[in-house]
Parts: sequence; C-alpha cells; structure tokens
Amino acid sequence: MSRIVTLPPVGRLLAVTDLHGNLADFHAIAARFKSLVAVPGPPPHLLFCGDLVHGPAIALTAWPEHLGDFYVDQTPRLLSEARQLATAFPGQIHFLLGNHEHAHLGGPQLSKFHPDEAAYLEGQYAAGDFDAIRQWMAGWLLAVVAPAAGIAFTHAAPHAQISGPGDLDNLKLAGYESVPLVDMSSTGPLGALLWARTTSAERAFAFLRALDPGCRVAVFGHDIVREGHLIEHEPLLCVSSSFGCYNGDKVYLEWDLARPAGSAAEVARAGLRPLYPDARPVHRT
Ligand SMILES: [Mn+2]
Repeated sequence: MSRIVTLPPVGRLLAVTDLHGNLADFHAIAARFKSLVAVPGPPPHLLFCGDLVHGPAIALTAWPEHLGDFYVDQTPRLLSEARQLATAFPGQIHFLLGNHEHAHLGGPQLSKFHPDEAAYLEGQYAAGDFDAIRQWMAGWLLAVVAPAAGIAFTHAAPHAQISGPGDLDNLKLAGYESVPLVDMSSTGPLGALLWARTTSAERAFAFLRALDPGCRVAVFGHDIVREGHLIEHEPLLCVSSSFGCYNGDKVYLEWDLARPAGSAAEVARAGLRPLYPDARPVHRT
C-alpha cells in the first residue's frame, strides 16, 4: 500500500503537529478548516502531522512549566471527532503516522505519562472497540507532498534514505516492539521518519529530491519547539502546534497549494499563523 499522498496544485492547506490528546487545539484547527470550506473555490485540505494520541495525566497543581498550558488528555474523543471530520470531508483530511500511533501497530512501547501509553489508551475502550481505530491508523501516511508548493510533510525530520517514493510503500509497521528507542531513527526509512529529531541539510535535500524533484522545503513536528517553530538550517522547518507549548506560542501552517515555496524561511515567514491569535505569546517572537 502507498504511504504517500500527493496534494492537488490548488486550494488552501492547513497543517498541524503533535496534538497529543488536546481537544481544544483540535477544535481550533477544525474550526479554521470549516471556515475555509465555506469560502468558494477549490476545496481546502487539513493535514495532521502525527502524534494525535497520548496526553499527560497530570493535575493542574502538579503541572510542570515545560508542558506549556494545562490541558486534560482527551485522546478517545479527539480520535472520534477526527474520524468524523475525515468522513464528512472525504479526500480533504490527511493523517501522518506518528511514533505514538506506531506504538499501537508494532512500534516500540512508549512510557511518556504512563508505563505503557498504548495499553493505557486501549484500556479506555471496551473490549474489541479499539480494533477499528487500530485498523484506521494502520492506513495512515508517512509523507505528504505538495508538488506545486514544493513542500513535503513528515512526522519527524526527513532523515530517511530513499531512492524514490516507492521505498515508502509496503513498509512493515510491526516488529519494532523490542527495538531500543535510541536506535529507532537508524532502523531504516520508517524509524527515521517517525523518530529523527533532525538531519543534515544534505540528507534532507536528498530525501526531498527522491520524493519529488520539485520539493525544496521539509515541514515536520515530533520535537517540541517552545517558540512555535525552528529552522535549524534549510530545508528543515520544525513546527509546534500544540504539545509542550503555551497557547500563545502554538502555530499551524496555512499555505496556498499553488504558491511555490522557495525556502523553509519563506514558508515560516509567510505561512505560519498563531493557533490562538488572541493569546499572548510567551516564547514566540
Ligand atoms: Mn513524535
């Protein structure tokens, strides 16, 4: 099966990263998407860049500063509403697989807020009810390409070494249960795209070229950038829309799919928007 979606050369694209069960942040981006649906013209697209699942279970009184604004993990409801949105707007809502979804599909066990994040989430469902969710996630993507814009999206940094887009198809998701987390980004294309926090310019450009010769910018999440985004170097644009950030620092990408992007710097300058325009930035400048 193919794990790449190629977006059309027209319409508006919204992209958000790492919601980790934050339902309010999901509602904020879904509302923006629905406001674009109401505008005449080519249909808009909404891309979730992975890690929709697994949030903190920490009381307000014990909430640490490094997690940004307090929220209560509502992963089951978020997944349910995200699926409804995808059903209501077929072909317009896209989901990249994150390392946290992978934990339900044969990826290594994660213990961010619970000893076993996947077991904790699945335990919130009645027996057998998570099967449909798992089956849905098993079809999520590893890369999304916007060819006219020249932008490629992945969950983590574009560290994978591939010779062409076909290298991302038919990858086996299972079998990583006992791989140490520190080794995941070097286990091949799947591990790299789900786990790498960064990569060299040379390797990133090689990945983009292999995916689509016209791609010049790589957008991804996975890591927390408290300021909302980071360009370590071209072509890397790491975006933080939700997890680990204060509301006023959270940003999403809004881009006209017909507009060619020359660089990560240009995409950041012209495409990043505050998720909460009325909230005061803490770290974002
Ligand atoms: Mn991640």
